[in-house]
Amino acid sequence: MSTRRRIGGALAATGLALLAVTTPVASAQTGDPARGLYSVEGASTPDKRTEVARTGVDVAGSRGGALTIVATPGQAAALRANGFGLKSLGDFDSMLKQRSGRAGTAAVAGDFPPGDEAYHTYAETTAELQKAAKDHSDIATLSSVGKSYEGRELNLLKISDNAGTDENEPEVLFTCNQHAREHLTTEMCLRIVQRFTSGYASDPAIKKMVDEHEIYVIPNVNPDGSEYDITGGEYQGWRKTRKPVPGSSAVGTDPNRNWDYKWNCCGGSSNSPSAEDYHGPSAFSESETKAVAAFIDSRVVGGAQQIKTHIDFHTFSELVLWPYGYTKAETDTGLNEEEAKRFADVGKQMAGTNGYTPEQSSDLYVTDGDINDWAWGKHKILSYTFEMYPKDGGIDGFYPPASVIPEQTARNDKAVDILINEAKA
Ligand code: 0X9
Ligand code: CA
Ligand code: CA
Ligand code: ZN
Repeated sequence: MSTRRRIGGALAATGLALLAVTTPVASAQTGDPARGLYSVEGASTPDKRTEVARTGVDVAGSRGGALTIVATPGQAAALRANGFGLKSLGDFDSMLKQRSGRAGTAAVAGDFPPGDEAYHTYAETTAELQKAAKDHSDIATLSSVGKSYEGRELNLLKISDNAGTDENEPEVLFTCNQHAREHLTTEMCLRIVQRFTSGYASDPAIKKMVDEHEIYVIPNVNPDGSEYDITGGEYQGWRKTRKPVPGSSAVGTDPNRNWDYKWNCCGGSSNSPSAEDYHGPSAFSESETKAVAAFIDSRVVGGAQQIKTHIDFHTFSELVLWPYGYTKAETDTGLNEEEAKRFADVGKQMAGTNGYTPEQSSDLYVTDGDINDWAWGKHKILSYTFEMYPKDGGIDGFYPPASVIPEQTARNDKAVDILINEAKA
């Protein structure tokens, strides 16, 4: 029934996920009832949306007052009993299957479904980064911040003049693909890599940004998840990491609820290991969040955090979001009025270039343990979440056709430039 259960295919296709053979990955979804896709009416306030998220359903997208969710029949019944109007949009797993390609066309093992091959697999992304570092060795160096649970390198590309030297220049960070199925974000990070390496010799504005900053790009924060999501050339609708939850049959923690700032503080994540927004058994229980955090910690030089600004790319809903996520208050410990105003000002400025909607992240729904709260709360990094294209949709919102990649990544060029130049402020 569930496409998520084709574990044999997953391993054969990725070839890399050998660790998973010995772990109880298959049992997590066993016995899951058929999941439906619903639009929820009556979720027009942050409180209401947070209430919906708290039931453990998978919130796929949000547009104005309408949420799109993936829910089991039990979850759907519970929401209806609590007064939410639910409109069925269809069966989740059959929609995934349909989205995975033309009937009868076999996918290439390990690749994206037929028609979507232009998306970069983890191996293809790594090859792109290696090529960028090789072709532009003066301004780009490839390293890794650590390994994923299944042992993949968490690639880090640094772009700057004299890239091999830690110079005294404002540093900027871009992270992508915390959430497995948000593949368009990996393409966004690759777009940034391409622009600032290939564009260096010919574009004076690019050259200036590269010369005057140290730009860090991590295209795959959750490579185990994104590889799992294209298992057997069929989309799995997967969001979380791939580490089995200790003492549970469930697999995966939501990396964006796993950061160690107000972790699990405020009802903005789930205690249930099977939930899509499970916060994990402890803060930084996941190798991936822990490794990225250790890298950011390591950029404190002489007592000063060198990374000044950051975007974490997600899909979808076309939003620019800023901290705090754990509270609806605009100011709180470590975030005063002036700082909140700066977040909003720069956020609105960026949104003015890409047409996204700018708002504090808790205006969407409350989350605790997300990357932005940690980056600001601990390091005072001006840290944003971008929710990319499309504006709305169901599960298909995570899987736009590869034909949109050029336009929907280039759409953020100006916002990326603003973020980089803001690092000097
Ligand atoms: O829920 C998330 O982690 C992000 N949305 S997604 O659909 N890509 O999963 C949003 C995180 C931003 N923080 C808050 N909304 N509080
Ligand atoms: Ca430099
Ligand atoms: Ca430096
Ligand atoms: Zn996401």
